[in-house]
Amino acid sequence: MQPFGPCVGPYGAATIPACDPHRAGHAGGVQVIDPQDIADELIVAERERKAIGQFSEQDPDFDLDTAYRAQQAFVQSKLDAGERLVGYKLGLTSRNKQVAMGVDSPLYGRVTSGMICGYGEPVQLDRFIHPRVESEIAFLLARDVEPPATVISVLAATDVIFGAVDILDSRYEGFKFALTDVVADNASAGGFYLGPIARRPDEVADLRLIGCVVRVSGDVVMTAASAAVMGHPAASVAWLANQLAAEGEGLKAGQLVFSGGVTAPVPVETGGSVTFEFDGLGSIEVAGV
Ligand code: 0L1
Ligand code: MG
Repeated sequence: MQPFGPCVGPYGAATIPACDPHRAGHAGGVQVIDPQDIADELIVAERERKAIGQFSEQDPDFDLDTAYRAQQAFVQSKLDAGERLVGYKLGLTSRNKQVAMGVDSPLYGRVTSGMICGYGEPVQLDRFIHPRVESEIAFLLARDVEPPATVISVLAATDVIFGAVDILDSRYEGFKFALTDVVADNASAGGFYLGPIARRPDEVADLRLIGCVVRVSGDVVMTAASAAVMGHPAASVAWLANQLAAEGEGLKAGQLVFSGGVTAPVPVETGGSVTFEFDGLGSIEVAGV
């Protein structure tokens, strides 16, 4: 089952709820940092494939609330161009990434229709600045996930899961950013692949134990189990559902959630290929052209 079939292309415009980028960034009526200005720079960086410096280094008032509003504005530009919101991605879900960033919770970004790549299609490297790929478990929801969400309620609301690949493409120079920068940059979202096999959660003995083997040009470079994602990939989806509910949004039936990196990101290069073999969920080959 591949509900978001071959690559890209507009599916009709949409609007992100509560997107009012000019509401934040004002202190006592004086504007200190404008989320729309941040979004505009990110839009240009992505369009021209030219990495930029970190906002957090330029402005000490750049906070998480402003960063999420900038993300909304960044993503809204894609919706205004005709893309459709298909779901969300989680980031910083592994202990390793959280320690590296000095944080103790994940973050989220939004996934639009133009980011979905067709299974088996090579990755067009000239669409990106410096892409890296990592394995994930994706959840396709059959029902809304109501707060307070738990691993159990997420699994009950899930139609099927897939092995998946997240193409990360930071719009910042050298992939260097603070938490606020990467939130504004839509969690480095670049593109996504879904694997060839969909399984209902009750068809999988234990989601935490789904293994992934990563090969670069045939050689095994990494192995991991899905428990790397917050102990259970459904735990990160539950975190997201609760976070969105607190912000007046919600996880809805039909949405797709990329639950966070199982393995660490690896660069994808012209002529190279990275293959992800998931236990029971098939393989995804990402060939760079
Ligand atoms: O998918 C992710 O983990 C994104 C958040 C961290 C940003 C990155 O590694 O580019
Ligand atoms: Mg990821």
